[in-house]
Amino acid sequence: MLQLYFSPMACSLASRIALMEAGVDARYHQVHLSTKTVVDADSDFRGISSKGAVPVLVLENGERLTECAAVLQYIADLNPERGLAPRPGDADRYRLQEWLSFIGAEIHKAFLFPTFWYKDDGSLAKPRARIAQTLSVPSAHLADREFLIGHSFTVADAYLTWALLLLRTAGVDIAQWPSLSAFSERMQKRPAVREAIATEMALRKMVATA
Ligand SMILES: N[C@@H](CCC(=O)N[C@@H](CS)C(=O)NCC(=O)O)C(=O)O
Repeated sequence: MLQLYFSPMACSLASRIALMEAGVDARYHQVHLSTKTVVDADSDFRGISSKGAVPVLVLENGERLTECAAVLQYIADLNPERGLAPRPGDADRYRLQEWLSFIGAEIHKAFLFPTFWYKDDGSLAKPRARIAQTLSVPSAHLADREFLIGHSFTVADAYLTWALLLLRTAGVDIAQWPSLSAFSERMQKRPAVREAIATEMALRKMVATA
């Protein structure tokens, strides 16, 4: 069985959503990112991945796959009938990669990562100033579309759904982009998305009160 190393409400949430949307079972291992500990094994997470970051997907053959963009596409390809990624060879596969790269580099790493991991010593001013310009891109794109690519849910939508949830937590009011707000609400109506978020929010509360 596949195994996913995750931290509640971290970017690995997108992988959990993808697994659930794909109807693929996995064993989930929670990681404390600040201590780099695997909770169920009480072991050093860096023994699983030297990057020390989630998601890590352990494949059936024991290989470990990291990086949201790679993990999400791998999960999508496990069950192509669900249409979570355009098939390889389809021109839209590059659109998927385009969005995964944009969300990963321009929203996740450029804004969310420093916001949650760095002390605000003034160094966050520039990422904060830039985020509105960045968000105007998916906002304009989604003005007349239900999904980022084509006419159905893909793993890029899962990744953006996570990013929008965290943007709220980071103090960015996404209500100023009505198409992003509407997208976020639409995605959260999907049973798999709702269940994935509920599962991780419950785990997060347990961590907060532990
Ligand atoms: N480039 C990686 C970034 C993964 C990442 O930054 N994960 C965060 C959680 S959202 C993390 O585990 N951070 C812990 C750390 O970097 O020390 C990817 O796309 O998967």
